[in-house]
Amino acid sequence: MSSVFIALGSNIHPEENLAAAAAKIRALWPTIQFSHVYRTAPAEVTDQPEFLNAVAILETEESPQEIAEKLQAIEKELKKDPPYRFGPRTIDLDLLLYGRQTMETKNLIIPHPRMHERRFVLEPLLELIDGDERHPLFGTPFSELLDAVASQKSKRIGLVL
Ligand code: PH2
Ligand code: MG
Ligand code: MG
Repeated sequence: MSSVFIALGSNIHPEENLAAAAAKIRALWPTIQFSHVYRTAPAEVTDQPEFLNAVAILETEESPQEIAEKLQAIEKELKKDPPYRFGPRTIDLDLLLYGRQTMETKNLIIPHPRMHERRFVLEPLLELIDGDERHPLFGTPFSELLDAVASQKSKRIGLVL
């Protein structure tokens, strides 16, 4: 069994889309656990609405590819269609971590290549793991990575997934 972490994000009708995605994910993996939800400043392209973000953990024997395909199917059902790279989207489901493994194929890079620089990933992730746990590629504790991005805006909200 591997502990797998998934990031959820949305900035188009984000309450509805995050809840819909969480329901579909829970139907596939009933024991999955979700972090709190955070309202976060848009990264990369800053001239777009704020996002809602969360992270989830599941235990599975499924391969990274199988999991990624299921996440892509849910993105399709929820009509993910960003007009440009990093642009507004109904839903984004990213495979962040697969145990402590690292891998890089044409379609899938684990750990997610930008997770270490994003408060909207690290803050909810740290609700679900030990702060001493280290990034599998860099060896840096996730708690230190979060400290380094504390200036990014993020606020926990009441929505429960
Ligand atoms: N996703 C992006 C680009 N920028 N910013 C925030 N705050 N949250 C996101 O999920 C996000 C983003 C493209 O994947
Ligand atoms: Mg993403
Ligand atoms: Mg994505």
